[in-house]
Amino acid sequence: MWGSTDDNFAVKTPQLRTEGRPHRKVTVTVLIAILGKACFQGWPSIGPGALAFPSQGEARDLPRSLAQATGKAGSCCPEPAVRRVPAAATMGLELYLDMLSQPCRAVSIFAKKNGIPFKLCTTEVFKGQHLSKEFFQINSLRRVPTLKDGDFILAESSAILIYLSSKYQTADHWYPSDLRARARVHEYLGWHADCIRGTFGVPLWTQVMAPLIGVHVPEEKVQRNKTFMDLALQQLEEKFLGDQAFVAGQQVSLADLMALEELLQPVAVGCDLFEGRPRLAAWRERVEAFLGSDLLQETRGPILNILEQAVNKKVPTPPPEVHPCMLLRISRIP
Ligand SMILES: N[C@@H](CCC(=O)N[C@@H](CS)C(=O)NCC(=O)O)C(=O)O
Repeated sequence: MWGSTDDNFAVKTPQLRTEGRPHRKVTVTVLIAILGKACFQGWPSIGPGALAFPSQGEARDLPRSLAQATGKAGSCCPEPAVRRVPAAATMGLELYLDMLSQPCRAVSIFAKKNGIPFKLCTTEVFKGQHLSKEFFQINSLRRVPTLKDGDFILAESSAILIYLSSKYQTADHWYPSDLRARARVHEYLGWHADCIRGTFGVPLWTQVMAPLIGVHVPEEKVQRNKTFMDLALQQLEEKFLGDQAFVAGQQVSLADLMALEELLQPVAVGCDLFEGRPRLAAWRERVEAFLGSDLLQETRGPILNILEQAVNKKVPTPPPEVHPCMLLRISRIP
């Protein structure tokens, strides 16, 4: 259920004959070390012909470019040709995600857009999978998204996005190296955590999730939340977007990804925030054009179908152990 990490990362080993040839033995040992390192860093597939020292810049870009070339996510290191590498050393990046969740979609889109190889460990909150003992061992906060990179575990979508952009050295615009440009991204992310996150998920809760456990959110709260959304949208347009192309500057950044997936949540339940807001609608178009429709469709499938599923009574009823978390979330709607 957790997309269990299997031993497939360990690879088959052709026999290498080096007896009686010490210089060869040294050469082979060096080659093995290089391959082991490359594998550990996430090169998806390395054949004998690839054995050349990469320059520093090339080495940095290899995990990304090879993953882009093979189009693979979810497999860390399938078939290096030379030696058996201990499974633990080749454990790749794992992302625990639920695609109904806005921050999870932002993380998934970012990783895929940048060709970062990862293993998807689907963790469905409304099935209570985040409450299991197995997941508690991974993230005692019991929340998604969660990243596991070897023995390093990280929660919080913005921290995960920054970690990924730094580790895989993605294009600078995502998380700019320029101090002020980077500070703009953080400025947005801080405001987002206070004013966007928590507010824009409410329509989904009131229309779909709360009714699943027999709770009705009073209309007064629904209207109040709508006022909060309107105010936040106005600030997003005027303070952040202003006359820029993107929310933290002239180039697309992590801030846009976080903002857009959050704003999509009400849209999925028929509350089109972009209607009557041409500046915001044009921004959405720019970001979506940059990300590409295939990637977005693939990631947003579950959320965009949620209303239809709810109407057809196809959304699974959450098990009782999830109800307390759901009630807590509903009680936080001001
Ligand atoms: N600030 C966190 C929010 C994470 C979060 O709220 N995740 C939700 C899904 S959208 C979750 O795991 N909820 C389970 C729970 O709280 O019981 C982030 O940006 O990663």
